[in-house]
Amino acid sequence: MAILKILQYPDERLHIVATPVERITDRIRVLVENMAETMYAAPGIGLAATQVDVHERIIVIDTSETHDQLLVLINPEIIARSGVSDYEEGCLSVPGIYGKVQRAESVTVSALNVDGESYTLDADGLLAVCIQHEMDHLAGKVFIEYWSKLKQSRTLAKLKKKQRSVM
Ligand code: K1U
Ligand code: ZN
Repeated sequence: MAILKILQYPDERLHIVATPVERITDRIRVLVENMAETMYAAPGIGLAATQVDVHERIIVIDTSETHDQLLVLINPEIIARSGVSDYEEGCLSVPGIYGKVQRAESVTVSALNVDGESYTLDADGLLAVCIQHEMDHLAGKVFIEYWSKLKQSRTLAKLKKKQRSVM
């Protein structure tokens, strides 16, 4: 297994739209294992393939307190959404920045697991927020891009200052 490099905002590759996985091969299975290891090591509760510069529709998530409930979503699609939630989010590609985004409170998502079996999941709370956040990554969208242009430019300035101080 391996820890993968996570792209950091404003890397343009975070805006690439991911394409569907056509066949679940050994390459995909190894990628899923490495994404899970990268997410747990970060630590985070989710990771989209886009964030590790692979532009295919793959997400890993584990919102459990015990870190032993890995969810793998290949070619995920949201098939139903309801309610509104305003949750404080973070992102491994935008370290140190947290803020609210308005999203659906509950979602139903269909996806393939790593064995290529199709399943449907009803999610609410943090899991629903995380699924929507990761699916945005697959669509090339980063959570801060929901904010006003002013708040985005202040965030970018803060990130650049932080990046300069570690160089
Ligand atoms: O997509 C990502 O970068 C992962 C992101 C997922 C997420 C968090 C919160 C709301 C929506 C989506 C993270 O995992 S940020 C880190 C984080 O939330 C966390 C880290 C350690 C322990 C618990 C949470
Ligand atoms: Zn993120």
